[in-house]
Amino acid sequence: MLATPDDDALARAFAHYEEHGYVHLGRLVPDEDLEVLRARINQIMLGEVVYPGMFFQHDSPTGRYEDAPIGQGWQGPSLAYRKIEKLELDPLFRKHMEDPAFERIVRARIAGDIALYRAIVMNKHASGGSDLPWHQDGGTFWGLDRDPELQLWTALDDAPLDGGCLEFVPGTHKRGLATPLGGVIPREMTDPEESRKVLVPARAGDVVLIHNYVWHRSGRTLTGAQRRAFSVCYMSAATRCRRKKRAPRQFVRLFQGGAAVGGTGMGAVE
Ligand SMILES: O=C(O)CCC(=O)C(=O)O
Repeated sequence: MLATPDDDALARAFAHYEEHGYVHLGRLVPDEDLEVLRARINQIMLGEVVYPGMFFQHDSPTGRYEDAPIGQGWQGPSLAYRKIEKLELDPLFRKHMEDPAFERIVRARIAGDIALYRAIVMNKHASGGSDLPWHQDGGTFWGLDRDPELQLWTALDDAPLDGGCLEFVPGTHKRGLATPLGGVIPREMTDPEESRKVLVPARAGDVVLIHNYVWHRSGRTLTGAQRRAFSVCYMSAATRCRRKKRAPRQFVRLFQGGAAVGGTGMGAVE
């Protein structure tokens, strides 16, 4: 069970998120939950727990994002996958993303029924992993009739300054999409903004709320330890998939069990 934010903490957090495009919510996840999720994602990568339809992308041999293999899926037991998607298939990750604390945060921003766009683990393996370039999470690449705005990122391991922490260019969410396609932002746009970037180190169990449009990235880890993070993108259940070539995606509904009540215990807003 996560620590649940009270009304004041939530209001302060959302003021920061609106201004800067992200907010560090502090430590919400207890150690016992982290241990369970860390063990489970390693079991999934190693093929000890298998869900048909789960998406895997192995990391690149070079540490360059551009060199990561595309379309190859699970390539055998390895702790060097960079991205695992569809974690809603796993009951432990599903429980985490539907925790009452998350429900409270999500319902404060999204009216009506809630759906899941994606639930992913981003993994940087102990030998470093790869750089994730400046990007936005939306645009035609996402294929929706409206872009989601709310992602809850949970550090499953420490993500210190030299260990693959999140980096942001504050306020960039207010500019909309850098390109209609979305995704990776062209270097000629990001280079002049490098001096404005803010590094947001996290301890295991910390949660960061991310606006899909804020420019964000993360580097390789230099600590020698694996850095795993679980990122969930929530959206209104009214959102529709616009793709035409295949049947439109149907999105999993979340929080069908009822609205969360208030509580206490949210950490400092950073
Ligand atoms: O975990 C990371 O390194 C990046 C996460 C991210 O880009 C996201 O959650 O949108």
